[in-house]
Amino acid sequence: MSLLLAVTGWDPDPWLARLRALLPDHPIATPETLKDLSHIRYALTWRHRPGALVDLPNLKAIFSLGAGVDHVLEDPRLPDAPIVRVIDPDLTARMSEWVVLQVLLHHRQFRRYDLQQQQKIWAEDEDQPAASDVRVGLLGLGELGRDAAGKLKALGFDVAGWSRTPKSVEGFSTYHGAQGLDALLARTDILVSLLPLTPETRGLIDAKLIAKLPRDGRIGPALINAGRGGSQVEADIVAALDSGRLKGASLDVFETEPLPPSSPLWGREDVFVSPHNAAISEPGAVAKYIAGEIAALERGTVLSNLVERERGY
Ligand code: NDP
Ligand code: OXD
Repeated sequence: MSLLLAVTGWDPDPWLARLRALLPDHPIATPETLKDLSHIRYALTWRHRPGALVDLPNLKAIFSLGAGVDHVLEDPRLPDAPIVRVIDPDLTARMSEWVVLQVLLHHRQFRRYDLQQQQKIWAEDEDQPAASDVRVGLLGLGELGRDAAGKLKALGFDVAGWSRTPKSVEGFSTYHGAQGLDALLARTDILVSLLPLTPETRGLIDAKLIAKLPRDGRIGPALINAGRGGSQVEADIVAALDSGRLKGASLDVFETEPLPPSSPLWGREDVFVSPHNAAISEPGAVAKYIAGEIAALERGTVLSNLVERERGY
């Protein structure tokens, strides 16, 4: 029984080391070393080369090495095996750290004071609102959205969230569907997207959506996106920042990654850019999770955290 580790853009060595230690009975191949296709039972992927998983007659499951699976589903020759994604406390905690950090950067006007420090200016905003007067709206109330929402709520923010299907989460308002989106936007100063990339969410964060954010709060509107860059229209974000329609943004994901040097987002004082590392898949934590799932599967237990191909996440 063996594993195929098919990754691009990531160094495979830390993964191979962790997986070999955790699964000593499972020889591990990479697309470069793979000889006998019939030995592969499990494929582990991060942005595998399209077609790299075909012709594996004994494939039992495909594991995404991340929480998102758009990189898996975009392969037109993806085999018909169950797809498992990462749900792991380490990854979830990392994402909430990033989201809380970004919300606080906007809420406490970090860039303003940073620039003032550079110019030795001593000036404060006497109208700095309390967290309870700042409305945070989360797009996506899944594993990551719910955790971030709870932590923002604990800091006192006025939190609400939006999902595809109705949700009831203690402590804050929830909205769903198209009408729910308008209602969420109408009460949001800081919008945080933790949406997966699907046909429905592609290009969602555009000029029309940004125009629905109110301008009656002291902070915002600000946009924070760590879901996927395909959900945002960067030209619209830049135009909204230029016109003042949007006061600031924090972006961890981009339409094209790495973000090209020519992108106007790099040079803006009103934008925080991070290199798609809001929540890295830490090889130790994720390999342990996958080894546990494989062990469970081999004991005859049904796989958890399965992706629904039709809905795209
Ligand atoms: P989940 O699948 O647990 O949650 C997804 C949420 O999005 C759900 O609440 C879902 O609604 C909602 N959703 C999906 N489609 C729609 C839609 N059309 N309209 C409204 N809501 C929708 O995913 P996770 O929380 O685990 O992860 C979210 C995403 O975060 C990943 O897919 C990935 O793209 C991104 N990510 C980014 C990382 C980074 O470092 N930048 C790291 C890890 C993940 P419902 O509850 O009704 O199903
Ligand atoms: C993920 C990511 O999907 O890192 O886990 O983007």
